Amino acid sequence: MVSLSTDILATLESQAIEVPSWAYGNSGTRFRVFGTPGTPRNPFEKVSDAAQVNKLTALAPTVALHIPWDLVDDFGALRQHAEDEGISLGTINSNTFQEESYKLGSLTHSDPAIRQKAIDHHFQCIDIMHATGVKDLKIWLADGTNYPGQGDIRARQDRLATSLQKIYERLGDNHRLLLEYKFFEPAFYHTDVPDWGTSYVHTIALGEKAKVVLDTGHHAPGTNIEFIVAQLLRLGKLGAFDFNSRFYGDDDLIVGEADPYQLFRIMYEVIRGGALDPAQEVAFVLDQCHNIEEKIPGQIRSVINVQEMTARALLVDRQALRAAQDNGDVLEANRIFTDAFYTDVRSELAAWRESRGLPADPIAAYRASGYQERINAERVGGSQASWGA
Ligand code: PSV
Ligand code: MN
Repeated sequence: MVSLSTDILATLESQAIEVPSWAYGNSGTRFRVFGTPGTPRNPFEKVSDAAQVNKLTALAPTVALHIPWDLVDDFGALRQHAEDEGISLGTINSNTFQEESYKLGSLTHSDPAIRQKAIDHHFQCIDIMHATGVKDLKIWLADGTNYPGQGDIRARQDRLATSLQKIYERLGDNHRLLLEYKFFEPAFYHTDVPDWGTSYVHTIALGEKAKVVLDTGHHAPGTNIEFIVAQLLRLGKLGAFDFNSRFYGDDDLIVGEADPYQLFRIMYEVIRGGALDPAQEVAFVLDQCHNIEEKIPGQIRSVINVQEMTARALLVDRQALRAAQDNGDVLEANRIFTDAFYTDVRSELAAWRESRGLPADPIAAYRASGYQERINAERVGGSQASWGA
């Protein structure tokens, strides 16, 4: 047994990981989107599924929405439904990547009418934030070009800055604007917000309420993501994570599966930067799709993976590490770091879960709960939610 200290357990108890509504819908690749029995047909059913993750883990108290995928007539009713299920609505994600008019860009488009349409969409998202009591607006743009010369890179930056300014001015007092970067896809030559530097430049220009979103799948292979985490925390500009894991591109696989050590290193920098403290307001959100595996158990696995790597990162003896670093003891510093990474905390976390009235094995408990059988039987007819609808 490792013996996680009471301090570590207290920190873990306050950990919160937001789940994405779109993880419960069908998803796939450009080759095939697979249907699954029990898939939600509307945002209310997505919220019910998200609530199962929290019921069994006490780790996922909020669910992120994507607009227009999660548009409903009555957001007050959706908010109430979430509360009845024991969770709350989380980040509002805008979407300017699925309409014909946005083919050549949205907030950066050369046509002022299309730019205004994209800005108006964000105003609609802000109205939804007022109706739901949500504080974060997350913007990810598909804007970019496929061929050199296709667009004026510099003019697009200027238009982006102006469009973002208009959205920023519309935010409520307690709202935040979170700007996500991604180095490519769907644009292949240049992307208008390709990296943390560009996101940082725009959010700094906007002001205090604007922060950067770091999606772990949005970097070139080999990028040292934990360095970016350290830097953004140092600058006070890390607003949120989109967690997932990748082997090749933006794979959106289960966080911590492609490279557990990378997740450990990221969580170490989070801890080092004090960002597990809710007062720092760094949001930990999953941005994943479960194309071939069961969706609700896939989400349970994801939040548990984050919890396990957080626990291991909390085990780093920071005082000893600091001493080894200051003494220039390369091998000892590395040993202290990797010793924590190699510590298996699974059985201790399972026992701790049980001591709090939670199932030791949340996936087994989900399977035994009968919930999946019930939704398989009930959710017949209608059209299943799908990535992009
Ligand atoms: C873009 O690839 C992205 O990471 C953004 O966060 C979108 O909102 C999300 O994926 C949709 O799955
Ligand atoms: Mn993302």
